[in-house]
Amino acid sequence: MPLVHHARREVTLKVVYYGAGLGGKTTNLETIHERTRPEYRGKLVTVNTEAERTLFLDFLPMDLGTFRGYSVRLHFLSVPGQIAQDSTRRLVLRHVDGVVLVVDSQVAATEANNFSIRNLDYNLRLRGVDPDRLPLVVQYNKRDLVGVMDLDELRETLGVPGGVPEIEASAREGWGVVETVKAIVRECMHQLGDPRLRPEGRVECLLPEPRDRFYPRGPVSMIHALVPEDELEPAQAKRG
Ligand SMILES: Nc1nc2c(ncn2[C@@H]2O[C@H](COP(=O)(O)OP(=O)(O)OP(=O)(O)O)[C@@H](O)[C@H]2O)c(=O)[nH]1
Ligand SMILES: [Mg+2]
Repeated sequence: MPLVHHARREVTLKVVYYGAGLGGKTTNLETIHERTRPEYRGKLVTVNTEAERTLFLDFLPMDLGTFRGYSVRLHFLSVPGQIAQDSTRRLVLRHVDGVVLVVDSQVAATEANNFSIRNLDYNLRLRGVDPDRLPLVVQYNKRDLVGVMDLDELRETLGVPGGVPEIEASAREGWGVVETVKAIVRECMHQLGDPRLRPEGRVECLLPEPRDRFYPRGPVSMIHALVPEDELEPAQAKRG
């Protein structure tokens, strides 16, 4: 939920980069940091393992300029994509205002992409947020690689609902990254509206009506590693 501070004339938005492990979330934040003038950006904090996998999160604060007399601050965070880091992902989603779903466009990443879509849905619900009303942008990353999935096929495999802004990108080469930022900020600001008319503190910034749901096709075996056992029991009992 965006934080509105009237005395300081300030709005803070929290945008979380979510998606499969090694999909390019950290690279997105590094590219944003590189391409922003120093006076607009804060320090990029990353907490990695030795193998450069995000262990906890990446954090990048930025100033966007002013909107209706209010300065807009952005907090970008990325979650660790590794399956085992689920409690950290839930923590990072606290008070989220918008999500960039970073999709790895390679065929071999299909199962990991599917997993991360379902995992995002599940973790937002645990946080009490309706995933179908949260501002969202889908970024198809790694489009610089040869042999990546055709865009229509990728969209259909992941069941991306209509109306969600989609951006093609190569976070490594640096294109599509700033466009993604603009798209998610537009989605969030559209729901926030005029900050002067909003109450002080955390305000709701959800779509008034839910969009269609994601409908990823394909294997989901990994989800069973995360769903608590008691939630799986009824299905198992039915089968038995
Ligand atoms: N070819 C190509 N490689 C990319 C792109 N984006 C990221 N990579 C590479 O993919 C690897 C993983 O990138 P990260 O940004 O660390 O991925 P991540 O999503 O943060 O991974 P976790 O922190 O483990 O969840 C690195 O070697 C990147 O250089 C891209 O657009 N194209
Ligand atoms: Mg990372």
